[in-house]
Amino acid sequence: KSKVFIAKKIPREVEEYLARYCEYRKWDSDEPISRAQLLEEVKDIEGLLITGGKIDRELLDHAPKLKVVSNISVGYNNFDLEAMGERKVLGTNTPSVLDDTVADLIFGLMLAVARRIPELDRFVKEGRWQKCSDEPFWGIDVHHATLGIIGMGRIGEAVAKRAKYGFSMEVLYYNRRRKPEVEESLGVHYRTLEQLLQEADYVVLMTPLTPESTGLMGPHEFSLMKKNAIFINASRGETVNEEALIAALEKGQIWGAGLDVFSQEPVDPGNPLLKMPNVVTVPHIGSATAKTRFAMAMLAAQNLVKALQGEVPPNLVEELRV
Ligand code: 8YV
Repeated sequence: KSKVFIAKKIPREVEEYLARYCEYRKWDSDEPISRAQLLEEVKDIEGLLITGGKIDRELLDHAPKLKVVSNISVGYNNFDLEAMGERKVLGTNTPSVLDDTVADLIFGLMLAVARRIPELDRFVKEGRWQKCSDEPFWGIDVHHATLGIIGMGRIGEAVAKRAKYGFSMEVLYYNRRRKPEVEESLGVHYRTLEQLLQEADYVVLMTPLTPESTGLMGPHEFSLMKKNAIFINASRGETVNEEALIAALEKGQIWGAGLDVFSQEPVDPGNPLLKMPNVVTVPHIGSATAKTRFAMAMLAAQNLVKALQGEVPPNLVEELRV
């Protein structure tokens, strides 16, 4: 049996599945594993199951037998793809199973910011009911507004469906590659990034983190947005120039923001975004429902097992396909 290290807590059933095929050790704490500990654990393993730890040259140097790294996440910006490619280490992710769950959270954030749900929730609980239905606390409609999706992947499509069918929204998108098939099936419209930012009432950023998408939203981009627009980020913190987002909110260049991700995670308690009533935050939990996290862990385990059996794992990331 191949030796595997499980670097994150996973459901018992998933462990039982893995036990049938591999010999494994696991990280059993709720605290994330330290880098030093991880480097120690990978010395003799062929398979690694992980969420988000950097898989770079240093780690690969510590893991001469490593054949596959299976990420329990759809994003794989933690992979140094060049280094993994050179050393013929496979990398897999968990697409599809989380699309609807993340899209639900994105709508939750849109609604929460637009209808000021957390702010007004606090008012009710503090006994300030009387004041909070007056004009200064009115929100913005989601239904029939224009949504701009940056990054029309599977999650982007799930967001577009909710917007079209559930909220009668007009949906615009910007993507590296134009997608006529999605335009046809969902009735969404392609725009350049600048056009999208100028037209959208809601801007949802849902692009993978790559060198091209790093800092995609900067001062210029925020300056193009409407004053009444709401910005949502559920991708990675690094896709946004956070200083520029803070400045745009402080200057009233945009109306509010809903954030699942930050430039630094856990977010620094002193981050000005945390003091703004028009910013709704959650701690990187886009995919965090019991059902979806289970499905992600199981899919990651299946990818790992397939790779260790010498087969092409179903979710080998495209950059590492030969
Ligand atoms: C991960 C995510 O589980 O799938 C992704 O890309 O961001 C999440 O679903 C996350 O990395 C866990 O912290």
